[in-house]
Amino acid sequence: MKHNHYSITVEVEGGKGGDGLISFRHAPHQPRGGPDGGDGGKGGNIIIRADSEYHSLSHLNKQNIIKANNGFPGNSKKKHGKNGNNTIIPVPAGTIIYNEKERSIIAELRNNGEEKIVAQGGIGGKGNINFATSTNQAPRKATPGKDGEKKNLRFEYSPIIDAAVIGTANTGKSSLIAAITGGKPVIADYPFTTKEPRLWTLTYEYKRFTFMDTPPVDDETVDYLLIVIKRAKFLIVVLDEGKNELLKQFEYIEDRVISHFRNTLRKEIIVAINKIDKREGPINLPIGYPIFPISVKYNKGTNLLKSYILEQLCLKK
Ligand SMILES: Nc1nc2c(ncn2[C@@H]2O[C@H](COP(=O)(O)OP(=O)(O)OP(=O)(O)O)[C@@H](O)[C@H]2O)c(=O)[nH]1
Ligand SMILES: [Mg+2]
Repeated sequence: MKHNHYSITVEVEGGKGGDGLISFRHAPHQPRGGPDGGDGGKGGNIIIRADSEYHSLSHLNKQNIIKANNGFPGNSKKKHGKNGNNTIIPVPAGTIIYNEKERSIIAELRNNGEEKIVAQGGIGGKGNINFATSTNQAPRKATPGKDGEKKNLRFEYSPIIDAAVIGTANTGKSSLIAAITGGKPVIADYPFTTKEPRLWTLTYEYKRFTFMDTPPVDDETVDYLLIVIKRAKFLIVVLDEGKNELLKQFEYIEDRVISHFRNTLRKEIIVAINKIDKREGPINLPIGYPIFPISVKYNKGTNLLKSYILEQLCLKK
């Protein structure tokens, strides 16, 4: 099975409430004491929390069902049972949580530290102290704890970002990310140096901008890339002038990626033709998008591209 680490379905269940207790006071001088069975504790909740340690949902792949702890039964001497512990599911900020059955959005966690209860634990049952009446001083009645909420959730990592840098392998996407943001992604001369999408930020004119570096677009990655870049305002397509047929390179990205966003989730497209140091002569790429011939390696054209994208982004903030 091909795992998708960016869109995952998981069943979650709040803990069951503890049962109420039937019990009677036993004191040496009171052999037939009244009822003293306490209520059950509440079941634990399932809580989703945005956590900066996480960049994908791969940690949820192994679990089909996540359950919170049950509440404890009531105790004698009218004592409440302990509540079940909550279960916290960490996700990267930018995760949207859908109720799979109702096809609705339950929550979206945008910032690290944000939390949302997605399944409540069941309430505890009532102990027999609750059922004493004037006519029934020794009730042999208690109620069971309620089941926790059960939901089928889909988690989708789709952060709101300013721009995603996309392209086929080795075109210089990470190099461009480093040049624009000052970040230090791994850069090397082999395909799939970047294995997972990563966010890099930059502050410009007191505003914070988020750029996503991505693994190369290919048959394996394209489905999840469409999810993770879904909410990018700009796509910066990086082509490699060192390779042949720029138009073919572009058409591949257009067909696999850009065409999916044409109607609903429109994006601004910028095309960077990188590695112009590798080849002389004019560039021929008849497409209707802004084109920037650059060489990240020799710092040619990169500043112009950076100012252009930042100005465009400032207009949209
Ligand atoms: N000649 C030349 N080489 C470059 C240029 N920009 C990047 N490179 C080199 O191209 C190789 C790939 O660069 P990366 O930035 O890792 O490319 P990538 O597109 O992120 O690669 P993947 O993550 O594997 O898809 C590295 O060896 C870079 O040093 C450039 O302008 N000119
Ligand atoms: Mg890379």
